[in-house]
Amino acid sequence: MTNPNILVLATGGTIAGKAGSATRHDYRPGQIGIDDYLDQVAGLGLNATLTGKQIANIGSEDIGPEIWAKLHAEISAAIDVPSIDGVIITHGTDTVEETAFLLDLTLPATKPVVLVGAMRPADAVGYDGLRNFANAVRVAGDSEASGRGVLVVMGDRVFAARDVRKARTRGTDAFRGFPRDSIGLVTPSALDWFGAPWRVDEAARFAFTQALPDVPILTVHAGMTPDYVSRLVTGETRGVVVAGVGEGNMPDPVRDALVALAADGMPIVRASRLDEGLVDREPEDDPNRFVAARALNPQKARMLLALLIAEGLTDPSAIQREFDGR
Ligand code: DAS
Repeated sequence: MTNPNILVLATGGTIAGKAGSATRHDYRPGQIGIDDYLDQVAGLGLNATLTGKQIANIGSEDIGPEIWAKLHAEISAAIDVPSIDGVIITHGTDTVEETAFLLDLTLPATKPVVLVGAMRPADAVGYDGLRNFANAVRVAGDSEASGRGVLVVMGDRVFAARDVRKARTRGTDAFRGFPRDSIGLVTPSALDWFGAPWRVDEAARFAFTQALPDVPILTVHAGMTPDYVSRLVTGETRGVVVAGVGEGNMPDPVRDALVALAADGMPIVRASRLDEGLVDREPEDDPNRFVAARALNPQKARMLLALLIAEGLTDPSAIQREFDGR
């Protein structure tokens, strides 16, 4: 596309962070406003017209339903404006996979929506944010980016929201995808897609809601006792995602406590605390009324389960079909 019009929604994170020195490790995220950021970007001479809007300027550990609602409203409006070709969201890397997956599930796949961050603050030697941003502009301005759902651009790679996760605490190569790794390679001057778009002209799959039901994650460890379940589950809890050991396993007494909740109608999803891999159904899932998270990690399984419960779904077989299909 020649000179695409791209809306940039800024939320903060390390990409807008400052350390006050080129070599300090500690820094503050969300220090640079979007107007100043776009002034810096102007020096790169990118082939795009960028319009910035500040949504927040915070670390992504503080991003939640209120900011998701603002982002969803802004992007939905932008999708309806014919002159806007794509949207970029600058975001902290810690929770970018959750924001990306929530937006992926609740937005139509008709225009490119790209999240981007940085692993080093803006005044650090070797700042990766400007390159990641230039790459994001290339992706958001590419007509072939639509129909692939919400995308995350980090470290010269393009990931689909469903697959992407932050896999390392440090380093500019911190992101991985599962079951697909990156779905494209990008530099400021080139973009290569691996395969064709798969959601061409697709409508939003779920209604967005800011009032997501309470779905906590129970991270299992060796020696866990069932009282961890009763301490986690409150009167507000509508579902539980288990970050189990191995392929979604847990000690028998913990399983018994969760089976009792499932028997009372609370959806229980088994995911894994491991970095990647499938969690498939096992024979006991039927009598236990459990759901297997398949390829989704606990934080993404939590997002999908919350949306399903918000739509009134609590039957384990119906929930399993949704996990199988996402
Ligand atoms: N400060 C963290 C965050 O906002 C890390 C980052 O952006 O890379 O998520």
